[in-house]
Amino acid sequence: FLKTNDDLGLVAVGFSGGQCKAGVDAAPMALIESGLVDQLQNDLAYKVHYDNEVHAYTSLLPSSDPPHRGMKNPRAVSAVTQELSSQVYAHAKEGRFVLTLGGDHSIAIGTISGTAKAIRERLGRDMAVIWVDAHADINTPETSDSGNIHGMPVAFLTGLASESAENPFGWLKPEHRVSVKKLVYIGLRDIDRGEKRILREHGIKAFSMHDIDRHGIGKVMDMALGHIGTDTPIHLSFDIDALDPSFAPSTGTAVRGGLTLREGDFIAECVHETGSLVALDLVEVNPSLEQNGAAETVRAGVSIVRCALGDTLL
Ligand code: EXY
Ligand code: MN
Ligand code: MN
Ligand code: MN
Repeated sequence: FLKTNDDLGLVAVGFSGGQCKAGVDAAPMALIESGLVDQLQNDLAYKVHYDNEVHAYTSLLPSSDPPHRGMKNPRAVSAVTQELSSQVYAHAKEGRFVLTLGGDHSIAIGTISGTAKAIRERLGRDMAVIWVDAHADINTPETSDSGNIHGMPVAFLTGLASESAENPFGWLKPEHRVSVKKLVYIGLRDIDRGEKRILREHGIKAFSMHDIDRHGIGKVMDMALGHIGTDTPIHLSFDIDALDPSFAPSTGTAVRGGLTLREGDFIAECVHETGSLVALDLVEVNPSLEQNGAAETVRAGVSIVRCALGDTLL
């Protein structure tokens, strides 16, 4: 019911302002140079709509951007994600699958708000979000110790954090938001104290690495997709740091004890199989952090994208 065509909108986002390490803005080019677009077109037969640009949104970046409620680069992140939201919305409104290559995870404020709005208008449905990550990224400005907005996107997208002035983040309106009830985490292992309280208080569905060890990834995916229910459009936001650093070392906030490459691919395959996937983000690949490991991390990212888009083994 969701898939109207094999059209895919690709948005390349060269933005790193949600955290403090340079280099994550180079990921889209690294992924594309390794042949991703070509594979989507030729191996997986998508009709790719891509403007051939890695967006850096330089004209939107303010000359002065002092902290606000402890957030670093608040106006830059707000302006960039607002513009990205319209780009993603425009693709999703046409019934295209939307693939966004980040960039740090703050860009999900733009991608998820854009698809949530388009799916409401096009299908009259609320969308679910599967967030695959070592981290919950659900800090409010007040619970965050770092002030890095890539640790806060879920708080803004669910309305747990909000602002009234347009910039920063007042542009996020109810039609952009997703319910905490339709949010599922997979791969968690580094959660801040304030985040744990938020997850508990709102009864948010979360499968940690402990749950994956206990039940296996197959059972965890059954439970995760069971929580969402059938016929619900799904936006998959995949942070490469969900994978163990032995498979994906080139990322800004690596945490040991993560998913194997196959577990990551399996998650993407299972979400694809639902037939309900409407959008995918791949974020936090930082090609500059490892001298030898970057190629491996890029390859892991390409593999996740291919699996989510229907690449089958047989
Ligand atoms: N929870 C920590 C913070 O808020 O700063 C670390 C967040 C890392 C976020 C990465 C993107 O997933
Ligand atoms: Mn993240
Ligand atoms: Mn993360
Ligand atoms: Mn932490």
